[in-house]
Amino acid sequence: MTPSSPLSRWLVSDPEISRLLDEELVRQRTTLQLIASENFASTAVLAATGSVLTNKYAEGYPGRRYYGGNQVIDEVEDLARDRLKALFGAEHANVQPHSGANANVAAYQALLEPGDTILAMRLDQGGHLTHGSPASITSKIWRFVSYGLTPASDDPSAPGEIIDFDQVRDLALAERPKLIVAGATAYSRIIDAKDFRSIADEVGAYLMFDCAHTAGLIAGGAHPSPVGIADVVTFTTHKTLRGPRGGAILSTQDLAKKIDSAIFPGLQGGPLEHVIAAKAVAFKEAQAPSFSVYAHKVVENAAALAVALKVEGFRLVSGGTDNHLVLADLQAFDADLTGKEAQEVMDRGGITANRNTVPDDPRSPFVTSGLRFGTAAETTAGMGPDQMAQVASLIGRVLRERGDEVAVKTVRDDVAALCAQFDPYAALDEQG
Ligand code: DSN
Repeated sequence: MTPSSPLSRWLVSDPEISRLLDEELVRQRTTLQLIASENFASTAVLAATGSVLTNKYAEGYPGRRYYGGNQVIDEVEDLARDRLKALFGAEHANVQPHSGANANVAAYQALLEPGDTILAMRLDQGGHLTHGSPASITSKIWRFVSYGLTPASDDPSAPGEIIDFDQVRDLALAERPKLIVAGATAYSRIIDAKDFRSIADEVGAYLMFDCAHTAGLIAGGAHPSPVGIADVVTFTTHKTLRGPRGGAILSTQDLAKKIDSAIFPGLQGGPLEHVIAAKAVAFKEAQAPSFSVYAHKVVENAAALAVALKVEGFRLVSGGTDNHLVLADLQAFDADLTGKEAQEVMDRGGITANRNTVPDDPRSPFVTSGLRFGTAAETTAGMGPDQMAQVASLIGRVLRERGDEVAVKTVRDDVAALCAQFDPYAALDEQG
């Protein structure tokens, strides 16, 4: 397949980058994209991201810029903010964070003083680096206390490995955090902000909800919204929300000035207005009824993938999923297979996913004993529950037959045949 990308056609002056863009497009079209934090942005989102807005400096906010010539830019950013507020029913929106990590750091900076205590989820049980990993700058500025999951159980009706709210409350009462953070990057169950709100209220803490992974599910009505319950909601725009790579913050009106100042000038300089335009496009797309259908299909597909992975012999953390992701423990499938090797084998078979620690993982975070799979991207491509069963079978096959290069190549061919029926960028061929 030799797709010609309209983006690369602009790059005649740089054949090396042009070739790489085309190669990446081929990779995305011919292999399975199962990384839970990825998606296929629309061609409209791609167009805005690649627009002339990249040329403009716009430090400040609409109506209060430090540079001239921002009349058009102000309209773009106002549209993005208004669409985002309408999408989530929020009082205030900041669309300038370059990433989810920046959104989180800015939220901490808005609400806290250095040294204040934050209660957040353990990285090795599903939390994010910015939830207090020793490797993150967040842990050098603020003091983190971490909660985790309930133990795993053999009882299929109550498999455990869900957020331990007794532990959250006990830690909150003992440590008196100024901020409690809800949200995760590798947790497959619904997180209801109300469960955290009551604990935050009991100890007088702010509540921040980091819904980077589930923002699209919330926007589409497939998951409960934290807006109106949490004081601040942070997220990325490129995962289930299917926009350009970037971040955003929602807050109550009384925190608006603190949040805005924390992003600029507190943490960032000039905003990426081309990305903000693309965020506005994505927020409009997410308001369409078809996006709600999409969000529900993502969840349905993850449930189908979970069932099929269990048939293949994987143990799933928490026994299954309520959202877009599944965390598979490899130890039951093959005790000798690490997450690192499994990820590499799947890459050879055309299946893109990432290794992930599982609770109480005996291996290091670089090696791991788990794999994380997500359904947001391939649902965008049009796959449904029947294809999820095929995907699980392909995963099982390639991992079982990993020592046989011919068998791995056969899986890769079967993956390409499946992907050919579900091409997210078929429309690119039709554009000039
Ligand atoms: N890197 C993201 C993820 O994969 O979940 C989190 O920042």
